[in-house]
Amino acid sequence: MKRSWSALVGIVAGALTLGVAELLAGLMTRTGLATGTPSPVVAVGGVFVDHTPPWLKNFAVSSFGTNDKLALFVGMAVVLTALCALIGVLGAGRQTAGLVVFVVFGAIGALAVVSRPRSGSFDILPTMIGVAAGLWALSALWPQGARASAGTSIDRRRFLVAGTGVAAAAATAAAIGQSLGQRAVQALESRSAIRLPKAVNPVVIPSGAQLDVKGVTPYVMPNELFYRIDTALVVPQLDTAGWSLKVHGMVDQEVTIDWATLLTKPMQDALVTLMCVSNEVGGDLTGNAVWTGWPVRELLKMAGPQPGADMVLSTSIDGWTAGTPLSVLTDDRNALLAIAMNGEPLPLEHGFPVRMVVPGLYGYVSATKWVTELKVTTFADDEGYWTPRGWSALGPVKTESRIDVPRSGDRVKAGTVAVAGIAWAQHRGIKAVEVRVDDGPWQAARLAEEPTIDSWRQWVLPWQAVKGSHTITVRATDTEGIVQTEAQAPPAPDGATGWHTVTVNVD
Ligand SMILES: Nc1nc2c(c(=O)[nH]1)N[C@H]1C(S)=C(S)[C@@H](COP(=O)(O)O)O[C@H]1N2
Ligand SMILES: [Mo]
Repeated sequence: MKRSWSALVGIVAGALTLGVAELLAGLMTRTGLATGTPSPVVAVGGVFVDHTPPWLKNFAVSSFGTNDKLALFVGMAVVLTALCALIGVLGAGRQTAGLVVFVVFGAIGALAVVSRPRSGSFDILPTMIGVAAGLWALSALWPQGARASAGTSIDRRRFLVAGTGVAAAAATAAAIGQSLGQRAVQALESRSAIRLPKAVNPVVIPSGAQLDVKGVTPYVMPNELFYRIDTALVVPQLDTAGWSLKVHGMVDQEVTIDWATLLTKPMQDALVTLMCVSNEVGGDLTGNAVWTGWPVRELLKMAGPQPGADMVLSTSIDGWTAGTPLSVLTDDRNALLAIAMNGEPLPLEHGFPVRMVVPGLYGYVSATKWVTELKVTTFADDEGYWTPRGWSALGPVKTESRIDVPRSGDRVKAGTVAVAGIAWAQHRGIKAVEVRVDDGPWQAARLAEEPTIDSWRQWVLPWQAVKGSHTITVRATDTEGIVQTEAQAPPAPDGATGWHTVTVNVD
């Protein structure tokens, strides 16, 4: 049989397998029969994410940014299609070999499902039934494909129609499964039912925090524009009724708190700038928001951390972890179990219903979304998700700054041009920002108000721009006197450094 016909047989069988598996996975998620990740596609993707070597992860983030998940699924689709085509070609000559290879790939999918956090005994059913359907399709279609390649145009047409029909039905099944598996409806319903308690210290943002300069970052980042970074291929869809948080490990007594109890606690407002350690110099993986929540230290106090403990390992519903120094979670800073972001319940992508927000630390060691567990432990005994993947166990935010306007490559008119941007040194505070044009002297920028040392701070320098091409450089100094270093370092292992520069043309 011609190669292309055989390849088509493999692709149709693969599509049927995934269609059946996704449909069943969706059904099982919807009915609560599945506890982990019943979709083999999502499970394999999850295993892949967890084992991505640092260079590939950095490449993915720098080339696809926050679309890295979509890129992964597209990549998986390409690889799977190619594999199925190969199996189709192999099996056309040697059926048994083709079937065996198909089963092996099915088994890999099943293993991935079993290995995901919280997987239960039913979770592999969709994969197994899908593979069975695929095997049936292979053995039914190979003879048909052979007939099509040897036969008349009528045979070919019949085969094409049958194949396309199966593939279309499979795609529809997968789509239905996807939408069934979305428990977003329940999660969103429980989210809109929330009546947020008022904070005991409502934040009032002074008007002087936001500079009146076009193009500068909004002082408070609207939720829709707030950057999103996490390893979750499917956003965890918890509802408030199903959420609870357990404190255990080196504590005098284990404590579990549910949503209703959490809501009775005195809530704090805190302006905190979140920062991703993967942020490049000049990058935008950062955002500032008003978070509302209950201080983590209060919950820890109820559990009573034991002497010797120096770390809290927080875990999310999907098994991601962060290791945060116990001292940072028990001192007087507002490290929160946050339930609201800019006056709204947390958006699902930002950790609904409860996440951690810790001033002064990069997100990867502190900002656990969908948090369900706090283990009081030690750095010697435990490590967070990113530590064995080449990132530092400790992640204090570095003193940095960024030029927002003008942008690199902009053309501006000669005369007064506002050079403006943001600077940050969370929980230390920004003392000064200086700007340099070409090789000129450092000039002090005007600082906007900084209502808290836990947020970023805007700055502006009116520049007398003269004709030609110019390079503008910025550097910040924090209140401890640390001057932002010129030494360039990549994000790994503990945050990028270097001065941000832009080059502009003045007409
Ligand atoms: N559950 C979970 N929480 C997580 C992560 C994750 O992968 N899973 N990523 C962390 C990282 S690296 C960052 S920078 C922040 C980003 O928070 P945001 O998406 O709300 O901006 O979330 C943190 N919390
Ligand atoms: Mo991050």
